[in-house]
Amino acid sequence: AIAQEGGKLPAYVAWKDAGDMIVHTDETLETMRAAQGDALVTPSSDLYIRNNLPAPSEEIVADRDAWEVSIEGVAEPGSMTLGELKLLGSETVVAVLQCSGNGRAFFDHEASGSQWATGAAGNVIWTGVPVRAVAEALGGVAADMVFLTGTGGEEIPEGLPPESIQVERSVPVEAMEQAILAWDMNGEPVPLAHGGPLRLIVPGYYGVNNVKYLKRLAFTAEESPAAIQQTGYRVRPVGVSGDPSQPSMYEMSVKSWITGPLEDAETGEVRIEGLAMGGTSAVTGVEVSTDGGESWQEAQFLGPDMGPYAWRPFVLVADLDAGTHTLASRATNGNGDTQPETFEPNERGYGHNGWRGHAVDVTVG
Ligand code: MSS
Repeated sequence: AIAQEGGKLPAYVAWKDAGDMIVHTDETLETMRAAQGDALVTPSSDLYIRNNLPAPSEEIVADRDAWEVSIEGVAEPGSMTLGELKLLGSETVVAVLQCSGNGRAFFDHEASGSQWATGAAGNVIWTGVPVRAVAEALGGVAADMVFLTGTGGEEIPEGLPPESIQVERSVPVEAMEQAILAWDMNGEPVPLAHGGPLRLIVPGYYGVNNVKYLKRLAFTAEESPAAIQQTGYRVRPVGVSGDPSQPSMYEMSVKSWITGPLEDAETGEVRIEGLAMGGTSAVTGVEVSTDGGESWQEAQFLGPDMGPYAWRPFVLVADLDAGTHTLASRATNGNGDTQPETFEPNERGYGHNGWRGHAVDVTVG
């Protein structure tokens, strides 16, 4: 089903555009596929929400510059306030934020979790201090640190071992080259729901690694002991449980999808639009098929190239006869990776980028 009803927005995100959102639960809201359209940047009011734990209270954004983050695994570990971090300089990066489970609805094995179609993804402008600059200011990364670990600022209820529910993720330390600690999102202070006052952004990496309300940034020798790192977000065969030997949801892969038309169109020249992303390497091209993948035509990118981690809207005008047409798109990135036709099922339904699963049947006439 492509068209889905908008539901009632939970109070903490009452400022979202209800008409553009699918409310799966209070902690999981998806952007409607049609609303994604050919947007260069996803308006904050349309950006999806995925919380593993309920967000902290608004109090933490009352005095943003006073927010403290502890920095560990550097020569001179210590605590810095957001106000102090701002003095270390800033960079702006446009990066796709995408949940690991985006596309889960297109698997046939009924993977558990929110049935995201295409809308657990958005293209966002982030501004903040490069992680490199923070490490340099504190004397550099300590020896033998191979992970960059971020800890979320949610309160852990007393009595629970923190590692059982804490949102804490470790990514390979090389990702610090492009990572930033962001305080602005789309030109405004990061809304609490999206991780304000301060969020770790790891461009090119799946959403889960972009830790919200960041309270600790650590260069570590080991991966976080948190369940969300050790057993969660691991790609494994259907029926198998998660363990640390399996691949973690790190780098995103090349992907695209059509955002219109999704159901009907009139005979003649039809404007087919969609979005394409490269993952960790820029998207270089996208082809569109109007016959279920028998033939392909190169689509045109719209608007400026906003860097390797951004998505690019695309368009193809095709002459379509009356009847049902299966519209599909297939993108390629700078590494030469092209979206596969099908995507091997995995237990939790992560990382689907198969073009056939994302195809839409449109009735023309
Ligand atoms: N962070 C924190 N702190 N918490 C939580 O819960 N989640 C994850 C990220 N981070 C979290 C965090 C996820 S998982 C995701 S996607 C993201 O985030 C989302 O975002 P937004 O803003 O949209 O809501 Mo999947 O891979």
